[in-house]
Amino acid sequence: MTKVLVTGAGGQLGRELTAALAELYGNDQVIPTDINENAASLYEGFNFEVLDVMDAEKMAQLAETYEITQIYHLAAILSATGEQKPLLTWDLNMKSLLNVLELAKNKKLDKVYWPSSIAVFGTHTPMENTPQHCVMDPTTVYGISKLAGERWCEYYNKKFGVDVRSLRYPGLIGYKSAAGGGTTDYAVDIYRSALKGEVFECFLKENTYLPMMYMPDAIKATLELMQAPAADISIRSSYNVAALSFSPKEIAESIKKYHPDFEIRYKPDFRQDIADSWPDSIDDTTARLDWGWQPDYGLDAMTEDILKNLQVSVS
Ligand code: AKB
Repeated sequence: MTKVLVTGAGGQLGRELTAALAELYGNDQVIPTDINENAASLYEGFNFEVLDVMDAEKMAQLAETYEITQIYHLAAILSATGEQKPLLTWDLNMKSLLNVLELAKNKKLDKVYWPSSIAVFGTHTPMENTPQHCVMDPTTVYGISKLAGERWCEYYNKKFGVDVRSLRYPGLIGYKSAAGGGTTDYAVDIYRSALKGEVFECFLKENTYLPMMYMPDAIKATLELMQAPAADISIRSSYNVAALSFSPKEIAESIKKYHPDFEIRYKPDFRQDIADSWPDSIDDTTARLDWGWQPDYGLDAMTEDILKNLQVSVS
């Protein structure tokens, strides 16, 4: 029987992925964990546990207690926050992944999911339709940790048979919780400003294109990858997956179709350099061929769905 432990369950992706996993397997079969004990309030009816992912002993003990068969290891420090705390970011992102991979090897877990990111790419990477295999020279600590993590995932798969699977997520856009610490997060915050009637101050320039994905597509991609037969998974580092590519100007235009008075101003900061080092768009042919990846949402469909469903308190 599948029994899943999720790390970082209080985060933007963690909340939505945990809900999807609970839908699939049942609340009793999913153990949400987070370092922040306040995340417990999100998980009434679950066996929520406080877990610092650097604590290998506690992680192993939880795996034993709950007879865990799969781990979704989502806890990480993202790109923008990572540049403020480089050594902590490296320690946390790498040690926690190695804790999970060692546990999977020693306890013979069925599967592990670990997200990588478009942050693995860098200044010498082809920027348009970035291929699955190409030059990868990340400029952020977050990107360096994700690239190293990809190598470790492939290593544990090839050397020890750990069934670890991964996606290089683009910027993820959801409305159910606030994002935090990423370079692509302007595309989450912009909808909240629009609904509050505020002028949105964007930390990127108007023509900065980045690969993005609406959260329902990200959840769909993750579950489809995890449910695919192991024989179909040809990439054991991390798959390119694509859905959208747009600039701040284009997302603002999409919002204006529903809120014609919406205004955006541009005040680029240190995150502009990070964004400039990342691809504009991604080639995800291998994911499409291996396990049938296909996104559902375009930019306007996402905007319409978010503006319909996002609740903001206007103060
Ligand atoms: C970030 O901006 O750091 C993340 C990512 C692209 O991995 N959203």
